[in-house]
Amino acid sequence: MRLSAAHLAKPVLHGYFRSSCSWRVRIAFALKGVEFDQVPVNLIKDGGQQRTEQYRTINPMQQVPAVEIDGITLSQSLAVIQYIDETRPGPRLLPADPKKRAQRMISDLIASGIQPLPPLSDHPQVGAEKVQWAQHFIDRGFRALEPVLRETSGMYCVGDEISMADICLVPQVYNAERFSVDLEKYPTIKRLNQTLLEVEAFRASHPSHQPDTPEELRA
Ligand SMILES: N[C@@H](CCC(=O)N[C@@H](CS)C(=O)NCC(=O)O)C(=O)O
Repeated sequence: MRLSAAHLAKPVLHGYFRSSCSWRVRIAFALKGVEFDQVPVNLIKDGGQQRTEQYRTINPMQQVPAVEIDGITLSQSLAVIQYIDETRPGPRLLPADPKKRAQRMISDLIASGIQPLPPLSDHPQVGAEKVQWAQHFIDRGFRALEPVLRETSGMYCVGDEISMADICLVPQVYNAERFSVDLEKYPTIKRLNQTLLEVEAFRASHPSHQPDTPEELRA
């Protein structure tokens, strides 16, 4: 295959240090050893830089992440991760075995069942109840996830290989901690999160040391 300039360029991630969906993509790049550039989109500043007309041309949903890669622009973190997995060498992020691969269910539970709701709580219309709102939906999801992970996990979410489920879990636990969800109720989730935070790809991509991480939140 002849590679065009677009294929040779580094991918560009439009993201925000604290966005869980952006962190998912950073983990996937790190696991695959892919270098990428980051363009920060501050979700708070200026009323939300994702809401500009210019950013709309990159992601019509006006959310992060969006990734320019191989001459195409993708949004939706799980689609991005799948594309990275299918086009880059390195460890598989979606297992080959169909039953393990079907545990993509865990990623969907997090990305579609839990994650969409707490970010809504950032909208001004939601007002003072936003912490309770976020805690409610994270707790509801974690109550479902805990018994699932008890069945599927080994060292990681699905057996002993890191997969897309792990990529979704860790940023979701980070969000849960931000909203003071009591993780003691979820010992499997807590154990997996602690194990994964020791893995270099998860550490390197952590929100506490991204180019756009504010000084006071740096670690
Ligand atoms: N399903 C999308 C969700 C993207 C999403 O909710 N992004 C959040 C940050 S994690 C966002 O941009 N929020 C700002 C907004 O909606 O205005 C994905 O997986 O990429």
